[in-house]
Amino acid sequence: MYCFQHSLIYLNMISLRSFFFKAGFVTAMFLLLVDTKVVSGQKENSWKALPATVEKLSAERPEFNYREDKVPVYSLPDPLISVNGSRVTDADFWREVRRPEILELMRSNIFGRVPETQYELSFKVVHTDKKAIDGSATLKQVDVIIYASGKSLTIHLTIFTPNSVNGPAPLFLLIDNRGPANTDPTRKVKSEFWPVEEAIARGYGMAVFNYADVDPDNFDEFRNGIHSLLDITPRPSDAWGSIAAWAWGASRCLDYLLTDKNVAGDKVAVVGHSRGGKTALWAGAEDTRFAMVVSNESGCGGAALARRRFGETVGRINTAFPHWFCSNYKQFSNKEDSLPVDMHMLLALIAPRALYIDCAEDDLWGDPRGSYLSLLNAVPVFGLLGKKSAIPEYMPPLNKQLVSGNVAFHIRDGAHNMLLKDWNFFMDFADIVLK
Ligand code: GTR
Repeated sequence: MYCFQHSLIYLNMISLRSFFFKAGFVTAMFLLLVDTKVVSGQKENSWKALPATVEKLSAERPEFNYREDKVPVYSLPDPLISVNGSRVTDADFWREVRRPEILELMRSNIFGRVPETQYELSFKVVHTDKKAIDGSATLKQVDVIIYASGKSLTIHLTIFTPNSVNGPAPLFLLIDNRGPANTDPTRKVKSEFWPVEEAIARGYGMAVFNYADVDPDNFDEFRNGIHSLLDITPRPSDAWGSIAAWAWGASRCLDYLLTDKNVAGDKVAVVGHSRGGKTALWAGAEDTRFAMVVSNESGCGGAALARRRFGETVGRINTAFPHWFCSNYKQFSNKEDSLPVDMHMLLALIAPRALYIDCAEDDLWGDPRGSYLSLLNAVPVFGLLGKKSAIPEYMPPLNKQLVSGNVAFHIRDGAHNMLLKDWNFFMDFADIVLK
């Protein structure tokens, strides 16, 4: 109940603040007083975009907004008020009514729906090395094979588990949206994007698949990848896009991981960067077997609130990447306020499981503040489900991790990327919530 009230107060403040930014100095001063009162001591150290970065990006792409004072007035749908107007005041109502409602709204308007086509699944361990990484890890390479429509599709899953752990280990499953060089199992060249060696040393398993195994990342009218096996009827306007397909692929990898005795199946975190970060969120929303979701710099269509129209917008993402979302999402290009959901509700679908959102300072395209506000507006749902989080209204300082209950956040210095610094924070959080 407390959290619900907190949520309402905060939602009002978002609308008010945006309004006051536009309304001039006197009202802005009033707002400053309100801000100071609400979160004493947080504001000074709180992260703010560097003016030079704002100027540079604004000059490069003047058609997009990078200025906080130009964020339009908006108000967010409340995750704890159901479609018929009833307030969600207990966990059962959330689980039985409101969560399914939000999931359906997200499917039909944003990510699309997985077809009901039957398929078969098999796993083939194609390579094992019990003395990988100088004897510290066991490497397995597994073909996850899907059969349907007389065809087959193989997801190549690479798994390292720590030999130092007696019994099953918690594990990070990365949805790799970069080249295989980052995840080379021979590890001749180390990559911070997938720091297996460091994770193994800390007692974590690391698994990875390349998203293009599931669906190539280009617009081809959905003739290739998993779509060519499962889309057997004409695609409706809420048919799954590539992000939903990649998320589905993560779940098929989890199907295998649940059979592997070296992996703690109830402690698998799904991780993704950028478009992979959007995918990790949707995988966690659709598949509650994931114990934790890590969404790194996921931006528009991921953690960032669409209604802020800061950096990348719904219109731009639909134009540049027409295959990522369902075709219904196109209706909301430049009409973000008419979306029946916003991305805080996607984060709420992860509750009460563990959720990590992070951003990078230079990546204003991905709207760090909008991602933080999204988390802030999702935490009432975590509270309702017994994982109370008390995250402040203002963002934490640069490079400082914020952990509260089952949610965590940081903003790292530097560019759009996923680095060891980020992974170390993810593992610090996992030490608390998974181990
Ligand atoms: C950008 C896109 C972002 C983000 C990024 C990435 O071009 O605008 O939404 O997904 O690509 O995945 O690297």
